[in-house]
Amino acid sequence: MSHTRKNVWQLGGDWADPILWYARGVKAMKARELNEGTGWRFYGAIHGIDRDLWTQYGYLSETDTPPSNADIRTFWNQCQHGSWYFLPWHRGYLIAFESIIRDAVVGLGGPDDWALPYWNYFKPGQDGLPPAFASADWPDGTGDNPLFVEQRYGPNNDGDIFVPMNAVNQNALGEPDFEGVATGGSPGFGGVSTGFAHGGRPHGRIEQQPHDQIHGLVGGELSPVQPGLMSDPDTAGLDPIFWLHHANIDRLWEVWRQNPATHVDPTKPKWTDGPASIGQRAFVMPIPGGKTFAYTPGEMSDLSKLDYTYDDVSPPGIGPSPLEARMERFGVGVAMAAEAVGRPAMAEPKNVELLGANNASIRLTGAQARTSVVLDTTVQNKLSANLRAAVTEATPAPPDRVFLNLENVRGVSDATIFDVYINVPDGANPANYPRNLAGNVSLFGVRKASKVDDTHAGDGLTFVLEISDLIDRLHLSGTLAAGQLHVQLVPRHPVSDEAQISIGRISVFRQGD
Ligand SMILES: [Cu+2]
Repeated sequence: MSHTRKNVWQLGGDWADPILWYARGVKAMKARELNEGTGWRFYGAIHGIDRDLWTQYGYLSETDTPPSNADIRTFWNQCQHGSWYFLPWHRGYLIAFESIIRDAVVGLGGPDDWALPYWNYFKPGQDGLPPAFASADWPDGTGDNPLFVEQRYGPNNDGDIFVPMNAVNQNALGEPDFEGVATGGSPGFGGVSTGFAHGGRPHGRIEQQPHDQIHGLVGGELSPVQPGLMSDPDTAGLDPIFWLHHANIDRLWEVWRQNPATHVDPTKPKWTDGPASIGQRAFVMPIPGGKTFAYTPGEMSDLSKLDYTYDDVSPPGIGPSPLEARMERFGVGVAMAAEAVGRPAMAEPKNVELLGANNASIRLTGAQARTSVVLDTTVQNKLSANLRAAVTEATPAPPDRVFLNLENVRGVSDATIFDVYINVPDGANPANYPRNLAGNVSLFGVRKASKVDDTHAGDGLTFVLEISDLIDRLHLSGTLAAGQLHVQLVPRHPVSDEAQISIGRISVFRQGD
């Protein structure tokens, strides 16, 4: 039987049947013990568990019997972030979770074609938290709605949960390659090559935006040490909305694949066969009937080989591919740009070169932080020559792409979200300079990545923002020649000292031939 995952806002009511059955399934999972593989808390811990936060929020107590050490080693703390395994690992996680809910639904006399709904916050009018998740009550008015959690604070940390459209975008869908380059350049649609990565870096483009943003915007925080469940990877799996968010990210993977000419999943054995093939941990989930489900990324790639589909995988209107748009900006005719972009020989150039970096780590506190990046003259001249060639050559080559890197971002407040601007005039309000916006950054995972323990070196997170459009405009207006970029970080809410946010280095790379 094939199951269709549908848009949660279009099921025909706040408590349409699929939502009501989801709530009953969640309730059944929540009733299970900590050491039961198909229990709610066990599933949250598969993503990640922080014992202090869990205890603080009432998800863990001294009377709980923990799973065996073998079960903990096999299943817990498995989520893949900052890795090309991000998408396939979460796909298998969703499939296994969905099978547990469906099993509970069927056990309660519900439909055996039940499927997990998804939350497409980008659709007009659907940026709010689906109402069934926002109410403490079941539809009949009795309390104890299992879809409701207290620790969900939203973008303004006031309990109003919605996704501000100026903090998210779907630009990742235009990214040509699944696999990114390891350092400095594009992190790819799906991430960079890693082994088993329970918190790697940098995050792939679809992971960084919108995935990470949604986590921080929905979760929010009461204080830097009281994050919303969704804001921290070690608590995120405990919030029932997590699964609808990830179903949407999973759907966007399939949307990206709708352009089959260039948008294909990796075929390298290290990706298709997964970390178990190189002697590391396997991707494995408990499923109903005391069984386990082990899978490889290769098995997750093709939806037609899995037993579910989405009701909508049509690409949102994002205009021409970014490269085409850029070539047109340089005066290359529409037809010629389309031809150049479609040329098979035009594989994504992978040479990455440092253009410049700031000279010291910076702290982000209060309302903003500023720094300057001085560009290396030789590399900058190379970039300028490349951009000029995009206009003058008989057969225009694709212009270099340029990326701003925020390296070794450390801190304790995962819900911190900030916007990054370039060359906004001194004293001006950055909000009035939307064309100078390099991108949005969410620190999902920063607390964990800043800690030194057996799996982390404590070197924090790294973010990569494409600034090709901005650089194009600076080049065309002659201001790139100034040889300096002024970078400004503007948090959505003033950052307290307690959040301890620092950025090790801010650098700029060109990626080209
Ligand atoms: Cu996530």
